[in-house]
Order: sequence, then C-alpha cells, then structure tokens
Amino acid sequence: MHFFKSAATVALLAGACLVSAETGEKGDAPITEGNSDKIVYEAHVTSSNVKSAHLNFTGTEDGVGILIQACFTGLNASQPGPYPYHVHDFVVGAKGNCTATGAHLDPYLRGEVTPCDADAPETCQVGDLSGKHGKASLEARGSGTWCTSYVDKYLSLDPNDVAFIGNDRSIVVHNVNKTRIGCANILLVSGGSSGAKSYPSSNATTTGEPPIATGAAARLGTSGLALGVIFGVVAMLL
Ligand SMILES: *[C@@H]1O[C@H](CO)[C@@H](O)[C@H](O)[C@H]1NC(C)=O
Ligand SMILES: *[C@@H]1O[C@H](CO)[C@@H](O)[C@H](O)[C@H]1NC(C)=O
Ligand SMILES: *[C@@H]1O[C@H](CO)[C@@H](O)[C@H](O)[C@H]1NC(C)=O
Ligand SMILES: *[C@@H]1O[C@H](CO)[C@@H](O)[C@H](O)[C@H]1NC(C)=O
Ligand SMILES: *[C@@H]1O[C@H](CO)[C@@H](O)[C@H](O)[C@H]1NC(C)=O
Ligand SMILES: [Cu+2]
Repeated sequence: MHFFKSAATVALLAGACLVSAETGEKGDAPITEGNSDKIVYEAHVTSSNVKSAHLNFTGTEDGVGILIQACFTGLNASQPGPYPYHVHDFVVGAKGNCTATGAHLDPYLRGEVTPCDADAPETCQVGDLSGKHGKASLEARGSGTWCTSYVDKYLSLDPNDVAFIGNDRSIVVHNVNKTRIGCANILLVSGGSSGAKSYPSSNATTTGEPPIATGAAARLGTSGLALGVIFGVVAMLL
C-alpha cells in the first residue's frame, strides 16, 4: 500500500520535473566561454531586511562559466525563507528602489511561469541563480551566516553576450513569497574589458516602499521587447 503510494508520488514528481524543463522561446542557454578569472564583479546588498548579502563574480581557469562566491548574513528572521535571489535586468532605483531593477535576466525568453528545473539548468532563466543553485538558507537569519560557491555555466563576463552580468544589472534578494527584501548593483571591481563600465553603488533599502513580487511573465515579455527596441535603435544609429 505504502509502496504503491510512494511509487505513484515518484512518478508524479518525475512527471512534474519533465514538464518543468521549459526551453526558452529563443532556445536553451548556451554554455559560455572565455570568462577570464582576472575579471571581478561584485554586488553588496544591504537593506533594512538584509544586513549583508555579498556576491563575488569572476571568470574561471578554463574560461567556462562564472564562479560565484556569496555570503548572506543577518536576514530579518520575520521574513519567510528560504530566500531566492536573482540577477535582474536593471540598476537599483533612487533611494534603493528594488522595483526599478525590473525582471530577471532572461535573454532566451523562457519566462518564469514554469519553475526552474535545477537538473536542466540550460532551460532556466539565465539570471535565476537560486533556481539553478539553491535558495539562501534560513541559516542566514539573525546572527547567522550562510555562504555558497558554485560555477554557473550560462552567465557571461563578455559585454557583447546577452548573458553579460555587468553594466546595468543588479542582484535582488527575495523572501520566499517573492517580496523584494534587498538589492544592489553588480559593479566591476577589476579587470573588466573596455565595454564594461561600473555604476555608482547605492544603499539598497526597502524603506518606504510597498513590498512587491518578482516581475510577472507579461512584464518579462515587455522588458525583453523594450530591450529589443533599444538595441534596434542603437543598431540603426550605428
Ligand atoms: C522584518 O520583517 C518584518 C515582517 O515583514 C517587518 O515587519 C519588520 O519591519 C522587518 N524589520 C526590519 C528591520 O526591516
Ligand atoms: C569577495 O572578494 C573580496 C575581495 O577579494 C573578498 O574580500 C571577499 O571575502 C569575497 N567575498 C566572498 C563572499 O567570497
Ligand atoms: C520604484 O521604481 C518603480 C519602477 O521604476 C516606480 O514605478 C516606483 O514609483 C518607484 N518607487 C518609488 C518609491 O520611487
Ligand atoms: C508567505 O509564505 C508563507 C510560507 O510559505 C505563508 O505561510 C504565508 O501565508 C505567506 N504570506 C503572504 C503574505 O503571502
Ligand atoms: C550608504 O550608507 C553609509 C552608511 O550608512 C553612508 O555612509 C553612505 O554615505 C551611504 N551611501 C549612499 C550612496 O547613500
Ligand atoms: Cu529576483
């Protein structure tokens, strides 16, 4: 009886996994190459709800993917976790406005309706770090600290790659209900190529803002479209 029940559950879960590997409108994300380990970007989130979330991004020895080293500490214990975090499309707004960062970095337009399947990371939104590599743990609450380190094969340090993390990208930390609880720009620290420029750091607080959810699918589409229009205009000017 129990056996059949769990067998059915396993089958159901397997089915769910198959369904959740959703390829983007523009295909799966390719593995990136040529990411120099001399290039360092970082993001330091600090807000009323996040004492510190510090992420370092560098290339790798063989240039494949980006090495991400991150530590989260002092997360507000009243915020439900574990805590998703992502690369978002735009810089933090005035007064640490996390809403202004827009949606997740998703150049292959797979949307976020279907959750990321960590077993098929090439099908996930490129910016969905916690989907691919795990959410920040409850251990990061209060006086606790939680660190992680991994290579993400689909992000790029090349300014000409659509999966580039530099320029106007940011990191947003959410509570488990997707409310944005902190954000910071991804800034060039050293070794960047000519196309990369850094933006002034801002103290990311959520003070005085209504908590809002991550960008919906419609919004992702719109921002993708907006980017397309911007690139189109730039291309016409060139
Ligand atoms: C911690 O989170 C709770 C629940 O959202 C909120 O009421 C409280 O203001 C937060 N604390 C700080 C310091 O932001
Ligand atoms: C990020 O890099 C800086 C400078 O090398 C280092 O001090 C810091 O410990 C690193 N942080 C993490 C979380 O790896
Ligand atoms: C934060 O940014 C969003 C999107 O740019 C904007 O609509 C909103 O008015 C801003 N909120 C504040 C408090 O400035
Ligand atoms: C947030 O998530 C928790 C745990 O999943 C849930 O119990 C709670 O109702 C949610 N709160 C809101 C405001 O959605
Ligand atoms: C950020 O906060 C620190 C400490 O509260 C302060 O010294 C600094 O001026 C702030 N920077 C900005 C850009 O607001
Ligand atoms: Cu996000």
